[in-house]
Amino acid sequence: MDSKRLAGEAAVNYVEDGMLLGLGTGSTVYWSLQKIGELVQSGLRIRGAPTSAETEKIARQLGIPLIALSEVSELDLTIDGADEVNPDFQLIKGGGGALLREKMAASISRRFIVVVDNSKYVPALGQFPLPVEVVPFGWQITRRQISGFGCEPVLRQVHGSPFVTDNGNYILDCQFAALEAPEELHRQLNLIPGVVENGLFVNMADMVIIGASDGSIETK
Ligand code: ABF
Repeated sequence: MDSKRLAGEAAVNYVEDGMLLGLGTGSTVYWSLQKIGELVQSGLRIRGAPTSAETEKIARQLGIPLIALSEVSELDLTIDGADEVNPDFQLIKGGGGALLREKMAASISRRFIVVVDNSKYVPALGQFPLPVEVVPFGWQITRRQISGFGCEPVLRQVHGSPFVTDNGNYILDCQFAALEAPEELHRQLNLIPGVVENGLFVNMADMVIIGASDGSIETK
C-alpha cells in the first residue's frame, strides 16, 4: 500500500465516537479523510473542522459532518500532514498554503497527530523552503526583513500571479542554508510586522505516524 495511505489511515485509529476533529490538508491527510468518510457511513458520529477550502471540498464529498473551525473553541484531535518532521517533532508545514488555519487548529487540539511518508522525516529542518504567510501590503518590505535571518524569500506564484491563501494573504517561501534553532526562528519571524504566521510548528505535535514504501508504519 502507498506509504502516505498507510500513515493517513493509521491515524484514524485514534478517532473516537463523538470527537470534534481538526481536518488537515494535503495528499497524506487525504487518506485519513477517506477512512473517516467510510466510518461515518458505518455510523461513526464525529464532526470535522476543515483547515482549508480543499479539505472542506473533499470532506463534503465524503459526507463527513462539518463545523467551521471559527466556531469551535477546542478540538479533540487534529490529523494533519507536514513537509518536514525532525526527531524533536518540530515541523515545517505550509507547502499546501494552509499553514495559518492548520496552526490555529493544532493550537486548540487536545491531541495533534502528524501523518507523513518517510521522505518527510529528516535529521534537521530546512531543506524544504519555509513558507511564511505575509500580508500583501508592503510584502517587499517584509521580504527584506525576513531575508535578514539568512534566507532567500521567494513570493509563491501560480500561473504568474501571487498565490493567495484562504485568508487573502501571500506566501513567501524561504530557503535557509541550515535551520538550526527552529523555536527561536519561529519567535523572531512572528515579530516582523507584516508576517501573519510561519510554517514552523514547534512543540505542537504529540505523535508522528510515518508510512514507509516497504509497507511498514512507525508511530513515534
Ligand atoms: C499540509 O500538509 C501542509 O502543511 C503540508 O504542506 C502538507 C504536506 O503535504 P502532503 O501530505 O501532500 O505531502 O498540512
